[in-house]
Amino acid sequence: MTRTVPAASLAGLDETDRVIVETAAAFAAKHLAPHAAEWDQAGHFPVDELRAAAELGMGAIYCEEKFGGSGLRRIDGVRIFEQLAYADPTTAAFLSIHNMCTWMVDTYGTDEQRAQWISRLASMETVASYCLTEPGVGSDAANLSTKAVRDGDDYVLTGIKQFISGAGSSDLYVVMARTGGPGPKGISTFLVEKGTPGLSFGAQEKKMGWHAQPTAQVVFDAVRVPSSALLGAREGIGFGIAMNGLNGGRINIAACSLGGGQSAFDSAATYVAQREAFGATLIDEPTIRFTLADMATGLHTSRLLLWDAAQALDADAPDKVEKCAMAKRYVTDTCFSIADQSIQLHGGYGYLREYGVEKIQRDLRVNRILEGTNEIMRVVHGRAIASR
Ligand code: FAD
Ligand code: 2MC
Repeated sequence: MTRTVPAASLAGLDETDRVIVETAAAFAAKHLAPHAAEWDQAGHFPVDELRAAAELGMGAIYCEEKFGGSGLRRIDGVRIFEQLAYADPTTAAFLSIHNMCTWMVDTYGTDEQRAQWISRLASMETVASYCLTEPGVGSDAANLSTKAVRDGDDYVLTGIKQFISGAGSSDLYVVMARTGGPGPKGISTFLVEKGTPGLSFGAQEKKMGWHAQPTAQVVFDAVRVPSSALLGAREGIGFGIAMNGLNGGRINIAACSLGGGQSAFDSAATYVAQREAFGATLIDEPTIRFTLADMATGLHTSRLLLWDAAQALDADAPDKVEKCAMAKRYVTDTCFSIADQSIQLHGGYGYLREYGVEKIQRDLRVNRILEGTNEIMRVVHGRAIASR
């Protein structure tokens, strides 16, 4: 099975860029699309397909080639995640979290840490999860309380991480924990392997969407790790590592919403062109055309904003943080509405699983909450405006 990528997703791309997008689209059409509904219903986490994606370089997309990354750009990343999410927003989103973790290790790790982990993360022999949120702190992340106490050559971690994507299944946990005083400067980042004594997982959460990936607590009960597990071999830089990881994570999650939104739009446009009512097809009704025009405008503005934010990140531009926040907020809200409009255009059939659009809406809902809620995105953007 293949899929023709819409012209808007290829606008202005040179041959190399097109090949990247079309490779991701072809992979998604063959490996994800035929199974996404079944995985959603069975709660199956498709690790084998993630590893197949990694064989094409999608496990470490924007990491340096030196230790096994693909050496691509953020702009390539968002284009890839859009194509994967067209087939399955949930699986694409997990891959985006894995890529965020991999980039954090590649960017902040010592050469020893990079040599130890990057090629395994790139192949997804090692699958990674990101552990920032706790039961008591989500948005106010700098206030986290999981502790890492130095004990000789080791650190001992104690605390609970909440809502962790991949928990229980992933092999490596990138954990933000407190090594110093209160606030962001007291936070460090650790790499904790599954199987370390004292590390355990809560029950799987029962969720509205994202059924094809696990979400659970990660529990640290005096988990002892060697000091070599401290990412970057320096205490106190963990909050910056976490936040810089999230800048890219936020645009990737937004790209997952864009892919889902594009799929919902295509489905609605096809449906109204066939469905007959009042002696004509629905697409002949002007208000329905208006709705489609607004949906298409939302997709186009989303893509432009997202590509612009990705380019700001690639260029390490001074306004990259606010651009990523702005894009995350706008794209995830807009594409969620597009999924809802698609359900509406399908009438009662939109509400049935068989048509696939209700799944898109369920899967896109959480993108407005995680990787920084859309209110926090406005906090970040608003602070940048106020500080000018
Ligand atoms: P709170 O921070 O308690 O916020 C509650 C409400 O108050 C929100 O609407 C929020 O926007 C609003 N609010 C808070 N502060 C302000 C403010 N200053 N101004 C205006 N409004 C405000 N976390 C991880 O670390 N790793 C993961 O892999 C991960 N995966 C997740 C997967 C799923 C399915 C879910 C649901 C969550 C996941 N999360 C993960 C956690 C997610 O990042 C948090 O849920 C999110 O950051 C919000 O935190 P909270 O739930 O504690 O909400
Ligand atoms: N990029 C780079 N640096 C950042 C940053 C960003 N996006 N956001 C904050 N920082 C820096 C900031 O510049 C400051 O550095 P310095 O001390 O050198 O000046 C430091 O971090 C502290 O920042 P603030 O003073 O702004 O800290 P505050 O506590 O007031 O606010 C806030 C921080 C709210 C922006 C941050 O806690 C946040 O983004 N919260 C949302 C948490 C979140 O996104 N969680 C997602 C969990 S992961 C997930 O959901 C998954 C599915 C994987």
